[in-house]
Amino acid sequence: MLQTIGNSTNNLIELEYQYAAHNYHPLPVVLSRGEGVYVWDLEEKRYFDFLSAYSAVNQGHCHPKIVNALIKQAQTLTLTSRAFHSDKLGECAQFMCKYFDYDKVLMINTGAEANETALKLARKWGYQVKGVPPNEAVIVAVQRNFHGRTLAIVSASTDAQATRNFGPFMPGYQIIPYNDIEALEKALQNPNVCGFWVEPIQGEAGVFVPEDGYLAKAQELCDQYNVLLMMDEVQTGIGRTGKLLASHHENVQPDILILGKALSGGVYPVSAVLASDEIMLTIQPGEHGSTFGGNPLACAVTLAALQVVEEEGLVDNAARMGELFRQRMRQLQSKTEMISAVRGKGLLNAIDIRETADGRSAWDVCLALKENGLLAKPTHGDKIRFAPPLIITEPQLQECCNIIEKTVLAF
Ligand code: IF1
Repeated sequence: MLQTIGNSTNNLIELEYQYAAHNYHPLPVVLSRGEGVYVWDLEEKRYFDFLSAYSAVNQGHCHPKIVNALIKQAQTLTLTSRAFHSDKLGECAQFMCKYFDYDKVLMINTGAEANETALKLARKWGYQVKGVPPNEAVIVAVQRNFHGRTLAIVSASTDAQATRNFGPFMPGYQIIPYNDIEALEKALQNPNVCGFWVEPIQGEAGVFVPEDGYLAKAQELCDQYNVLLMMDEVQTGIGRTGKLLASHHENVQPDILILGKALSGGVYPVSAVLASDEIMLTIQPGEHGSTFGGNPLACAVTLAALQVVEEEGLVDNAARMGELFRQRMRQLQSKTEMISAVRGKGLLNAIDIRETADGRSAWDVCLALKENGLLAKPTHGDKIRFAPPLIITEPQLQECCNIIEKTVLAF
């Protein structure tokens, strides 16, 4: 029911439609409060959040430790720009380098900017270290990639929705199939290749998990052909897949690590690129930057957000709850024609929905889930991604599986 006293839900949806760009098609729900695994709409109806803002609120909505760090720093010093030092960047950079085991970190704001930074680092390293001839650097990317929405990034996209009428595109990419080691080995033989740019699990494409060993083999081939492995863990990082990084499922240490989203617990836009000195120091003063990159507020929030991951054992919880979730979804799959596949790792999962005879789709399932108190959103039409905050307890997870089961079986 969208009618409310004073009709504020409809008014706000109308207002957004009238004055905000139409670059999204949201589910018809207006949220006004979030806490932990829950969000509430204007009618004070409570929902389980099974999208987690696309995996940015792994620590749960409005985590007190992170919010308090934000408030405290916001009342002290928010932004100096990097024209001057602040008392927060050094501490935060040290923590991140130790935590993820890299020499240096470049902090920036969004996942897209972190990927752009990685592209620039790989090219710089290609020319200055590998010796690729000027303007000949090639970066290998994979089909169905998603790394953000900037023109340099969508220049590598194979998704018509991401590229239609946005040309001309940036050259310097070679696109190969995902999860195809032969294609990768062939591509890396080109001496001008400086980087292999990939997600350890393809999130937006619909949670595609590559075969075991793919990431480790990719790392081996990159080492063999002197190519940088650039791992985009913006969505799969920070515990989401049941390891601190999805790369850790195969003991892979990417040459360039790209983080975002839950790095700040969804409280403030923070992203980062981590690499060795050999790679990171190819960029010298004046060659890259961003007004807000590494600001004191971002650093304070990041320190708190990462401490929460550690202190609350979110990585192991994601692994255990994820196993439980896929078990329940596979049981459900055996009871209905509607689910054609269950995929995922940790608490990054997805199901494929077969359209019903009367044309009802994943979107309709998500509308019904909303009515039953659980928020999720389809991706690429027939896939529903399920990604609750990593703080979810077993009773809460079982309750959510009951909601999903009840909803799907009612179709
Ligand atoms: C949208 C989903 C999409 C990402 C990976 C970089 C970025 C993202 C692996 C860019 C961002 C967000 C963006 C948002 C929807 C969501 C998303 F996969 F998470 F569901 F689009 F694919 N690398 N993903 O997933 O980070 O610049 O947004 O901070 O653009 O529709 P950002």
